[in-house]
Amino acid sequence: MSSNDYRFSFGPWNISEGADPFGPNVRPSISFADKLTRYKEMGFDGVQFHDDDAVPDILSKSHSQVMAESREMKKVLDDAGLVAEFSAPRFWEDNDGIDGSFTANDPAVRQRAIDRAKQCCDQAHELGSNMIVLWFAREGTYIREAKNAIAAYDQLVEALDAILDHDPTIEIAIEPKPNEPMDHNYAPSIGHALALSHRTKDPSRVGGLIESAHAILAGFDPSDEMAFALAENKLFSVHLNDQNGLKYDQDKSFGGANLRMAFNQVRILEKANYAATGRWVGLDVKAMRTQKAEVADLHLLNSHKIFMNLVEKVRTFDTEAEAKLIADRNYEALEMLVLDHLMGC
Ligand code: XUL
Ligand code: MN
Repeated sequence: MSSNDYRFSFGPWNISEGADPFGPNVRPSISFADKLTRYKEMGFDGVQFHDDDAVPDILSKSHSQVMAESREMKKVLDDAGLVAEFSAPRFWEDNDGIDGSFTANDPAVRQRAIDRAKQCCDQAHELGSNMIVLWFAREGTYIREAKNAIAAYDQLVEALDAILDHDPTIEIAIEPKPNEPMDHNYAPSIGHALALSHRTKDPSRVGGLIESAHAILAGFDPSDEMAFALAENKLFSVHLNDQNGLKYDQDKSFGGANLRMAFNQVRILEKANYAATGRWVGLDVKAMRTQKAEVADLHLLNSHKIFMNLVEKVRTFDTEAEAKLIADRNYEALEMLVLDHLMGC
């Protein structure tokens, strides 16, 4: 099996300086240009962008300036043999969206968020992509009384419709996450995301991006979340990583906490022939804070390697034995067949 079957991407934020909410950076910053050189070396062809990853200080720049700088970025990508997977408006770092963007109680904030998302579509095209990702970071509440949740769901649909109207081809991938930074988010699961999609004027262009850790935080199995989207032909991307239980969003290396859960994610992608769709296998992984600078990209290399090894495990699984055990409803034996296979026994 060659890695050519799957295309891999990650975001520049996945090579980080190691700051966490309790301590500052522990590694020197790496320039964007230096990060880009690492992509190909590590077997990645796709770059995930936030709008201000591609155009720093985006809020201080005019639309035409943002487009010009995005075109420049596309040239840099072309020279490096890389492709932009998507652009995502980074609302959550903007004070304007302190209480949500599309669901802010202030209508002027909601309008500015819609305008930024529209600009993000224009930017995605300049970067050579036809997709934006919406992680609804602050679209939710710390306390339920702060917003009218029924109105908030309508506001999310209004925003999606405005974006679809603005751009006749763009695809929107909603990235569900149940909490963090908010106590509760309005799109905690792929079920919520796709229900919102079905209320828009073009559901075929509003799909989902499943992040493994987010699904685990919601108490779900990431492979079933993926399956739900795949069954509707709406799995627009994935953010593979791992999560050790119900804690802060850990973004651990794929398979690092639960190898069997990772196996099942690869299994479902293989079952759907995801590689043939041309959609990306995106990673959203974070190096441990303890990692020294010179080995601070092992989390990316390891996640890529684990994914490829699990593809091999899925493709070499004894499906005849599996079928017999399923027919016999002997799931204890089926479980052991899986575990023996994963352990190489
Ligand atoms: C947040 C998260 C984001 C999105 C991109 O938890 O996963 O990095 O993936 O905006
Ligand atoms: Mn993510």
